[in-house]
Amino acid sequence: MRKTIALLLLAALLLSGCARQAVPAAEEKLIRVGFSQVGAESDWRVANTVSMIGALCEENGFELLFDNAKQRQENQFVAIRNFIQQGVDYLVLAPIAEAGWEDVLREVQAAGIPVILVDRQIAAEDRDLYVCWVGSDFQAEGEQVLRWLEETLESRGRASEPLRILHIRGTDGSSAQLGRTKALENAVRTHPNWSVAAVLPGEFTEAKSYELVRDYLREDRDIQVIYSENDNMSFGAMRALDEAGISYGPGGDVTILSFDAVREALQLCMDGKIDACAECNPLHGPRVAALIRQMEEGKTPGKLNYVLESVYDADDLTPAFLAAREY
Ligand code: GZL
Repeated sequence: MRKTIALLLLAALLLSGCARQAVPAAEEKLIRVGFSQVGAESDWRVANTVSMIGALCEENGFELLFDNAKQRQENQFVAIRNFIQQGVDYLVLAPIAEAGWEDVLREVQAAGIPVILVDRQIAAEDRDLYVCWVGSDFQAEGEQVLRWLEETLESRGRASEPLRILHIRGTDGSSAQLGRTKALENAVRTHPNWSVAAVLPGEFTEAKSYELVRDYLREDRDIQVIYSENDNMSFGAMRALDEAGISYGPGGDVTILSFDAVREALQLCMDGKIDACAECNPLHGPRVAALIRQMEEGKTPGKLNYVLESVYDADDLTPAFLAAREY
């Protein structure tokens, strides 16, 4: 349901217009941008697409060529080669995973097309394959929400209790998964009473997470924390917990830590279902448009451009706060 609403928003945006920025002179040539997007696997991803399409629109001086790779890297390779053939001025890439980009980005480089990475990063040795990147510090997101867990357990006198953590992992090899997982691995190493009960490859989708958690709970119900690397996987896990009759949230048996902090998750947090949400801001459209504008003016943007993010729990949330959120 949630993603349906977001997709309807996206359709409305495509039909209506864009998030207006500086209005370029009418005679100015449109800047042609090819954007290879990961997919539409989560509420976060749809909000990111809405933001990108809203900023890179004709009223703002752009002609956007958009491709949804449906979570398959080979589809991104095809889209990128098509963008080269279509003679785009810029390539914007949200890489599904960090590995495997050298060859296709060398073709882009040979065509003289500047590359901007958005959201996730690539693992290429050659940093000249892209001009700049804008996105989140995923390991810091994990460290923040685990610090919240540590402080909360301390405040409840539970700091030394054994803690079995069910880790629901995002798309393997993606920057978001690598960073958030590293934060958990480091935290478990420094807390002798914490352990990872199991790692479930949820691929950032609600459906996959629901299936995996449902099957897992049939074998083992002794978990105290779910560390879910995005909100949609948390929603799937909550459905499985409900079916298994296991309570969760601040007053429940299982503490749920979730990433993205989309509005639906913040509502569940305010309702006492999710314990803490680590924000991951998807609104990169205006940021990417500004980076392109800088390059159009002959300036070289900073290589890595991080966005600042928070962790929210019920104490931080009000209906007015949620209403003011863009996603
Ligand atoms: C994070 C992004 C992740 C989100 C998921 O920047 O790459 O991918 O956390 C999305 O919701 O699918």
